[in-house]
Amino acid sequence: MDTTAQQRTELDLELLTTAFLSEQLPAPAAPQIALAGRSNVGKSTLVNCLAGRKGLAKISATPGKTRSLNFYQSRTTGYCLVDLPGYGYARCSMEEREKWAKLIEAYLRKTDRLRAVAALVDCRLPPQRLDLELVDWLRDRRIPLILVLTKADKCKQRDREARKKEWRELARPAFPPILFSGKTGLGREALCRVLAEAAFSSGESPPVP
Ligand SMILES: Nc1nc2c(ncn2[C@@H]2O[C@H](COP(=O)(O)OP(=O)(O)O)[C@@H](O)[C@H]2O)c(=O)[nH]1
Ligand SMILES: [Mg+2]
Repeated sequence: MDTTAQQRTELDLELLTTAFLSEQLPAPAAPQIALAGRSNVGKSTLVNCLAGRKGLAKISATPGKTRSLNFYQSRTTGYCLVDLPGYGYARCSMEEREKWAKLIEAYLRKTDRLRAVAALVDCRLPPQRLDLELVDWLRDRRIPLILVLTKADKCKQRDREARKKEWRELARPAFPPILFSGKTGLGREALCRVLAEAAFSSGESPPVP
């Protein structure tokens, strides 16, 4: 079995830093993959699932709670996952939304090591306007897209395959869409493989084990 850093699925994530303001953004030291998606789509659950630890990222039943960028460094694979604030939470003010947008744009301006954005979309829903806007926005900036269809455990096999096909045709992502469940672990290994492939796709070497 291949046991290079890219193949590892135990990410051993640790929270490196949290930024609420652009001044708090860290200088990028490792290749980064950002996680984006609407509030409540399952980003924190995905981080915890990849980390194999329940309490690393806070899971909230109330959407719109995360208003910071959280940087998680993987000690085993050498890349960093950046949890972006959830977008499209209806009950927040324009002013707050603008603050989020500014922080995300500041991050994108500052980082030169962003390798891909994993866009999380709810497997149960047809493609939503805000998700499609994100996909277009990434395409305009030539940022490789990884599509993750979350909460797949709540979908029938037939429906989730249909949704996967729909997204593949709609977004033409750089990698095949991944059906994922933080509850059952479905898609975890496939996602780890794709994350490593994306993180080290530009010739950057993974750390020596
Ligand atoms: N059944 C199921 N529930 C999930 C899954 N992922 C997240 N959830 C639930 O969805 C809600 C929001 O999850 P969270 O990870 O906090 O979403 P975030 O706002 O995107 O970080 C919580 O109640 C989670 O328990 C999943 O894969 N399966
Ligand atoms: Mg969250």
